[in-house]
Amino acid sequence: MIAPYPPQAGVAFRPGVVCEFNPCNKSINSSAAVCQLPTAKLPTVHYCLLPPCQLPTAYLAPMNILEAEYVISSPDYTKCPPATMPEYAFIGRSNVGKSSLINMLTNKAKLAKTSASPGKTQMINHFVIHSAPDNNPKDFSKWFLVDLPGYGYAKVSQSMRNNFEKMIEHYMRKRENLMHVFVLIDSRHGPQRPDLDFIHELGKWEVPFSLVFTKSDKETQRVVAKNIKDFLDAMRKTWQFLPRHFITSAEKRTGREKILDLISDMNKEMTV
Ligand SMILES: Nc1nc2c(ncn2[C@@H]2O[C@H](COP(=O)(O)OP(=O)(O)OP(=O)(O)O)[C@@H](O)[C@H]2O)c(=O)[nH]1
Ligand SMILES: [Mg+2]
Repeated sequence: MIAPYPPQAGVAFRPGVVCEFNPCNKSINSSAAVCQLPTAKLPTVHYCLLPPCQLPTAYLAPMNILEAEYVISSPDYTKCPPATMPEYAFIGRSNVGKSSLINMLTNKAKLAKTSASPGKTQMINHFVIHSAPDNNPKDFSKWFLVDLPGYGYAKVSQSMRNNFEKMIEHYMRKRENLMHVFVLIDSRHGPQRPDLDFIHELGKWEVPFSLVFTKSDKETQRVVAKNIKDFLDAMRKTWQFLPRHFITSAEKRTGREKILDLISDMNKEMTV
């Protein structure tokens, strides 16, 4: 399987995916090999790193969301819609801002239900998105965006928590069109065990992911930067390479373009 062009620095693909496209004929330096698994278990994931200035401009056009519609809420992965399009899931602790981020990305304030009280999202919620590069509306793609329930929510019964956890694990491991998972972390806090544990599980399951540090408007830049550094330092204890990370605010609408760029690049994997 060939990874998409252009490859993205800091993005790992499923194990075994190798980027063979190197338009600048630069040798692919072994330090560019990236994996997201704990050091004990290294997969064969490689890609070449190219600075953005060397990418053709067509690839740099921002993604435009043409349509975003709710499809279905499913109690488990077997009830999800047919796996006919690339899929991107958003997960994180309860109340971290998953639904708000999805609304910000899609430019639809009420697409995913948000709430000030944790535990609002309880199913696997599918949305279908039509998007196209800003400079070429005819080159559109269709993909699924998925809002998941939060993990580690203390105020539900243990059996309900176990059910959520099983539902999430099965979805992550078995959903065949799942391209990438965005793990949301609250940027107001230092590293939290449930987030590190969940990320460790993702590594074991060999699911590619990025980190999204949310609610960055709620703290000063200095605090946010320190919390992110501490989180990445905590990951370094067990991970050889760190995943890509984004900093967002649904309130101030920051971080949107970079996340959509990544999705756009991964969508191309399905068309090359
Ligand atoms: N200031 C600020 N508030 C945010 C931001 N993102 C989310 N919120 C608020 O945080 C609360 C939770 O947001 P949701 O998007 O519902 O969080 P969630 O992760 O989907 O929550 P569950 O579905 O319950 O797990 C809401 O009151 C949002 O308005 C942000 O970037 N900045
Ligand atoms: Mg939610």
